[in-house]
Amino acid sequence: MREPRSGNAPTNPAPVRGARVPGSSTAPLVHPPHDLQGNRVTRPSRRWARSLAVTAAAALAASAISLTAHAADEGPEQIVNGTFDTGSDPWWHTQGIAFDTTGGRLCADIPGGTVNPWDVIIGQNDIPLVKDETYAFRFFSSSDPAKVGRALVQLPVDPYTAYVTANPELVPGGATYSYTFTSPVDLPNAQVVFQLGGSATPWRFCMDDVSLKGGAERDTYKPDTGPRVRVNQVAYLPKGPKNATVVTDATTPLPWQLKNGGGQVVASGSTTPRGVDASSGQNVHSIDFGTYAVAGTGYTLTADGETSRPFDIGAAAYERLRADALKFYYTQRSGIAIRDDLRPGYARPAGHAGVAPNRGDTSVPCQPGVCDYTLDVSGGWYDAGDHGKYVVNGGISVAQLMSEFERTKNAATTVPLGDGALALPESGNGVPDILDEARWEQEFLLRMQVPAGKPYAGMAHHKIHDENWTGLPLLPHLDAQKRELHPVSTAATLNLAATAAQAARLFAPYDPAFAARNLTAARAAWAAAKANPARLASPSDGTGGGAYDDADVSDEFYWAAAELYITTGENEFKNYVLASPQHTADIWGPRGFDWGHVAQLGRIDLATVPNALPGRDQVRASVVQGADRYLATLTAHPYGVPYDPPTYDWGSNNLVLNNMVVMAAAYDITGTLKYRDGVLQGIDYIFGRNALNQSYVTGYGEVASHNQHSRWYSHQLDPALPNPPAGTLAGGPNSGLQDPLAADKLRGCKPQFCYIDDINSWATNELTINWNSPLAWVSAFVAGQGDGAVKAPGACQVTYTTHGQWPGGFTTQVTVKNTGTSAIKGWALKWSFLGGQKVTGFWSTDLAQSGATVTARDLGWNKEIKPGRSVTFGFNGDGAPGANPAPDLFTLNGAACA
Ligand code: 9MR
Repeated sequence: MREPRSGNAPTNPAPVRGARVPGSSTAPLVHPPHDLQGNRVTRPSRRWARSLAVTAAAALAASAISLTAHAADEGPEQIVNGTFDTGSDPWWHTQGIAFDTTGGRLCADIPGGTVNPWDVIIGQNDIPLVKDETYAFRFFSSSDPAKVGRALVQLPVDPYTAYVTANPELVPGGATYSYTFTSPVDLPNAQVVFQLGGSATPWRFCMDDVSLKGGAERDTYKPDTGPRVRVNQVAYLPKGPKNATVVTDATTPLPWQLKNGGGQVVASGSTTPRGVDASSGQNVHSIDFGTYAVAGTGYTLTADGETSRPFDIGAAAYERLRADALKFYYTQRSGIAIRDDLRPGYARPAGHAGVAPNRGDTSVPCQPGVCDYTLDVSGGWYDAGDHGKYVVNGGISVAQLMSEFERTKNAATTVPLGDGALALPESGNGVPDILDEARWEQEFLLRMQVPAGKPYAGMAHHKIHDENWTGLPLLPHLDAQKRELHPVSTAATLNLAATAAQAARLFAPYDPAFAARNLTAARAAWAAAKANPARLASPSDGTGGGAYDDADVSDEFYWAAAELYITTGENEFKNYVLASPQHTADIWGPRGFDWGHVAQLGRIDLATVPNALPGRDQVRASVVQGADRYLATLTAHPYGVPYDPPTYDWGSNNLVLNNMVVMAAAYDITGTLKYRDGVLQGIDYIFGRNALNQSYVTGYGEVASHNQHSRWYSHQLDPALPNPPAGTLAGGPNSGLQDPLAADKLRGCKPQFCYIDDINSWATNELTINWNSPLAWVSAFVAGQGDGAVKAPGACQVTYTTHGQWPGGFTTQVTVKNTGTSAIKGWALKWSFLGGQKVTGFWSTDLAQSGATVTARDLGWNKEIKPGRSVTFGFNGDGAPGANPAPDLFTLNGAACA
């Protein structure tokens, strides 16, 4: 678990390629300026205090509180995040120092032995200056020991003309310094820089309350939100719920009309006023048109004189989406060439495959002093729009893919995707494609484990990425940065333990050797984590890649123990699960779960994957309680969102989707329709029933995100490159606005408006492997609902009793009871094994096994089961890896037994 959730240090700037450091052509940038190409700089819209313009030349008055300064002081603030309350972005620094914002100030240890002031710089870019306007430049600063600093507002490129140059005499206790100047130029992208180099000896610099006031109000960005009637622009299931939202000033019900593709009115009714929605600041009404169930395309909803964007009523879109959301992973792959025949328009050479100019990932050293070996950590998926590979984030992603597959074995409403469904290089190998894709990442996670004989053997390195942040665009094979392994962490090690334990059971029917390798790795990781329970990733290790720091790993321990228990059934893991505070804690918070909050993964699997845990009924009930929470949130929300915190988090769309995963699990557990309908309503938000009136999934919906932050889907920056493939989820509204573009354009936004579909907004508009994983999971769930009609449960009850179990073998008796009122004439009973069990002999049935799926059929003489009567058959099996629980799901002649 990782606290706090919002406002954590942002880590992912998008630097300009070939940017020069002011005053020096050599000093490399660590948090350098972001790409100007994609940053549409607009002229200031309103001039402020025009009458204050005094001189055309830059005038400077140190500590002057003149009339002019006083007036400038009341002007608009041009500095973004001068208070450092939520981290350091968008401030950047040159290499060799690190930011420390603990305590709400920005501090840095400045090394000695540099020559020029510009050898060490802290700065901020893209500050608009208006010619002849007077500005008040002010900051608090301290130094230890005392030093003379240099602060400038200047041109960001050669000749770096300074409009104000201050030389404050800094002291250990700190002081506030004030200056005024009048800008001689109109400039959209001035820099504020603190030049701190030139000292023979090291010293510490701190600053706070950096302010540049005056000039024009910054341009206000107004998103084009289209018609005020907001719908799911993709599709509603014909027999599912159908809801929409209308933005209106009206406070009494309004009439609405539903029109089909031919423009005919097919349904009508009145809206329900819902008042002001806090997440958008809008007064809204909702529309419920759920009783209309005719499939078709091009429907629209009209209310209050506005007509919605078009939408379908049908299931086809979700059939496509569940494949597209998974196909996303192939083009995120590292270490393999992407084939054009499999992904037309997306071919590219293999990235980081040990071929120049790449400098990895086949033999990657550690950061200096961290280890004395190199590892082959090739393969895996790139995390997001960057080229980093992070074990904690890879962990939840691969777990959700494996769980999507595992759900097809245990839940009643699924339509499995088979071998070939995802057009992968491995298609046709007899293994479901979703497992092939998951394996690509799992193999990488295994490579991140410290080899035997080395310090921390069995633990996993937290991450591997570039030494420094790179710019956009940059195809993976062109990345020339040095790659480095970062220290091991307990969180990464437990992610490896959890996913390897899950892989051990799921791959057993397909590749027993790979399954066994995973189980060995999982056990070694578990033991290593127990021996090193608090090796935490550093929050300041965010140069060149994300920090993914996490101060509380009790949830990672719980998740790993749960997966190890489900797979092995062993007491050590059972006892750990039962004793963990995470087992009974209320983990269903309003913000949902994610890479840093993973107890939910363990709890949901214990509830939905067969196992013999004592008290499993309470575990199942607790998931249902979580679902009740999210359902209540959704029901109260005028936009129908199962997520409603006062501020939206980084990657909010994935939290919304993970809250839907909880509701879906509750449906799988209980069969109670309201939970399923909660999921079906939740997706409406993702696909356009939202304040911005847009879908967050590329290629789905009339207006959809397509400029997600990515170094290789950089179409917005280079028209020769593609946009992200269809089925790519954008992170979504993020109140933190950690990137400069969002900070500039969206400041003051209500939560739902804190989003912009621009490649430079890495805080609101990135794509990641752990955000597409709940999208894939949820879209598979939705596709499993077909047209939304609810299938009656089968009139059957199965008793499955394993009478004897010995190392490597077991014998089981199955009784099928007809609980209905008419006779069953001929039966086929299906269930799945998890863990590689294989039937070796059977009696009173004709039994066939394919992979994990077993089908037992009648033998003719026992084909009839009269109402209230039963048939019994039995079988012997072997190959159980340990746990061999009774399956949760039996289907008789295609219908799940109650
Ligand atoms: O998704 C991560 C989010 O939860 C964190 O708050 C944020 C800041 O640490 O980092 C996000 O992850 C980014 C990672 O650090 C680097 N790759 C891109 C990820 C998505 O933006």
